[in-house]
Order: sequence, then C-alpha cells, then structure tokens
Amino acid sequence: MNLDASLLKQNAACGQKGAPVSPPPRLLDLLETSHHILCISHVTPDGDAIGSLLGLGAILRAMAKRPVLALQDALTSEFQFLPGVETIIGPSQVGRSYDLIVCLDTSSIDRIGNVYCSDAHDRIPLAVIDHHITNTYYGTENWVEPSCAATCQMLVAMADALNVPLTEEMALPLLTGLVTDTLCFRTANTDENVLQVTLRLLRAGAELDHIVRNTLDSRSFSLVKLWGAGLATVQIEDGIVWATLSAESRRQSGVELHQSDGLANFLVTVREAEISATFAQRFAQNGQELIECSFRAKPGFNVSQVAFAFGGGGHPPAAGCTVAGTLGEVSARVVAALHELRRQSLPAS
Ligand SMILES: [Mn+2]
Repeated sequence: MNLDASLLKQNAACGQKGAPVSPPPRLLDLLETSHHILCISHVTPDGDAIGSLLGLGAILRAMAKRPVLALQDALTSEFQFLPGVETIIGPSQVGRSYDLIVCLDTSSIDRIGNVYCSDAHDRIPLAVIDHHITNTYYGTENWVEPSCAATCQMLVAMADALNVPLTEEMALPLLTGLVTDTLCFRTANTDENVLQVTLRLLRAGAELDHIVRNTLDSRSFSLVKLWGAGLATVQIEDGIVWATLSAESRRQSGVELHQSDGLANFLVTVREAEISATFAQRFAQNGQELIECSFRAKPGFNVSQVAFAFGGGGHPPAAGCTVAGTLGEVSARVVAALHELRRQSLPAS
C-alpha cells in the first residue's frame, strides 16, 4: 500500500507545538459581514462536533448574529447535559438562504451528510474550521490547524480575534470538545496551549468534573455488554491488537455504531501493542456489507495515513474509515496495512 506522501509533508508543516493559532483575516471578515449563518458539523457527531457547534452558536449570538445549528444525526444521550442541544435542527429543517455556512470539525464534504445540500447551498460561501490533518480543503475559506487538539480550541482563538469575551454559555460546550478529543488531556497533542485555553474556559465558568462525568466516565450497561462480545474476539500480532464487532452482537446490544469507538481506545492501552483497531460490521439499506474501522496508536505511529488510504480520515493517534466488504476480508486487508505502517514507522535497527 502506498501511504500518501502529502500527509507526511502536512505532518512536518504542523504549527509549532503549543503555539497559539490565529484565524485568517478573510474568515473574520466573512463572519463579521454575515448575519444569517448556518453552522454544521459531521455525521455521528462526537463531543468536539457538538461542542464546537454550540460554542460557535454562542459566539455568533454574542456578535448579534442569527446562527442556525444543524446536524445530520440525532445526538446520543451522553450530550443531553449540554444546554442548547435542543436548538440543533435536522436536515429536513435546513433552509436554502443563508449569508454564510460554517462547517466545523469535518475533514471532508462527504462527512457532513444532508445538512449541506450542494444544489441549494453552492452559491453560499462555505467556511471550514477544522483540526484534522486529513482535511481536504473543500470550503471557499479553509482554516485548518492540525496542531490544535480540538476544533473547540480553535474557536477560543477565534473569539479572541473577534473581541468576543468568553462566557459560561461558550465555555461549557468548548471545554466539552477539548475534554473528549484529548480523552481528558491524555493524548500526546495535549500541549501548553491546550492547558492555557482550558484554564480560560474554567475561569469562564465551565466545570471539568461535570463534563468528564457526563462524557468519558459515562457508558450504558449495553455498551459494556457489547465490549464483552468484542473482547471475546481480540487478537494480537506483532504490536497490532484488534477486535471485531458483528452486526448481530450490535443488534442484540442495541448500541449505536459510533458509541463503540471507546473499545479501540481501551485496546491501545495493551502494553504489547502500538496500534489498536476495531472492525464493526453493518449492513447498508441496500444490503451491502460495510465495515466501520477505528484505529488508535501510541505516539510515533500515524494511523490517519491508513484511514486516508482506505477513504477515511482522522488524526495521527486516532482515525477511522468505512470499507465495503466482509468482516473477515476487510479486517485482514486493513490489519495488513497497519502492519506495513508499523514496519515503516519503527526506528531502523
Ligand atoms: Mn475534533
């Protein structure tokens, strides 16, 4: 497999670690001169997608704008503790006339779902604000900061540049995105700037323990049962540990697909492994078998390269993709690519 060389270059081009970032002036102009603004993020939204959406909504309202927040998928129960989630609309309620569309935390246009409709929206400026290293620059204005641990971190810098003081209404969702994307400040990209931004969000009124208890430290019994089924399949070979989740075990558990991501986080804690993967089987409406792949890696191994090669995306330590095929065939092919990545990344001896 040919790993994308441009990603390696992007890696090298990352901003200086811990250095504050600043939004491009053209993005600030777009925000300042627009009034009715559609704010969107990716399908199967995580804490950073929802947090950045609610945080941007609060920032825009503080600027006397009229933001509309929209997501393709309904929120899972864990995010119901965030005030304002009830204002987020679904694709059928999204209108056609806005001055500006802002898309948050989304590396490629196919991850937005139906809240962005190219027929209705292609004349409206599209501003992309994202921290994924695999971002494809699909907007009319793209602000991409792979050095940031979360899109929410970028929005704090944006509020500063717009002279909008941080309020509790902004701080709670923005800190939620930072906490969930860094697994509570445990990922390798948790640097000085992340901690400085966090301190400011705490001072603005966000409560860290409240966020952690409602997100990372909260899971349903059904999910634990599903992990049990996944852990029964776990295998390790040359530093790669992986598990599979059949559509049947998922159906029995009643757990939504994207809620099973935590298993890959757990597996990468295996001492003998550098890279973890989970393969979750599902069937599309037309009956096609699809495998949702999640990867995690210890520092020094960039799993976003493998995700990108299979049509997905993500970050060096955490990435994913969806591959058509059977559970056995896809997991074998992807594990082979992870072995190749691991061999290329190990220091020459
Ligand atoms: Mn994110």
